Amino acid sequence: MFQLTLCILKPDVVRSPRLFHEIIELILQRQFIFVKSKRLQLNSERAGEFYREHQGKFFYSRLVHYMSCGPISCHILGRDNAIQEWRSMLGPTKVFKTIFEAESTIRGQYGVTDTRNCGHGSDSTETAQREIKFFFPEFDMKSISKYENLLANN
Ligand code: YYY
Ligand code: MG
Repeated sequence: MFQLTLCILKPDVVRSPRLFHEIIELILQRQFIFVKSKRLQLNSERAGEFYREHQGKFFYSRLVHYMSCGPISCHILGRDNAIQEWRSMLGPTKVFKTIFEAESTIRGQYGVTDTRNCGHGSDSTETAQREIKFFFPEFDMKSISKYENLLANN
């Protein structure tokens, strides 16, 4: 099923033009379409709001600090099964788990720590809707069929 998901490339990726370009290329090779893109910097309040489901966890403050330490690159990605496909391209959250992966993932190749793990991907259709709205309030989720057709006619 055609889906939209929110992809964030985190500050370490945006800071390195070479890595940024490499990851964009990987995404394109996997047949995603870039529906909308935006580069911005979150303040700690906004970063905390985005990750509010993790409030109270031991890693929350380092996560909020990291996500507001520099510009991030946000993308609405579309393709068949986009939510799961983008998360499986990203790989496991925790760096040590990437050692056991059969195929290399973005986090496995370029992740530095559990926090500095290159990217974010929505984990369900409800989350994707909420997260897309967070960064792209002007985007009309009902226009999804337009992008589905774009892909179908390709
Ligand atoms: O969805 P995903 O990003 O793979 O992981 P979550 O469990 O939702 O955690 C969100 C975010 O929090 C993760 O990408 C890095 C950070 N984090 C951390 O710094 N340390 C952990 N032990 C777990 C998560
Ligand atoms: Mg998550």
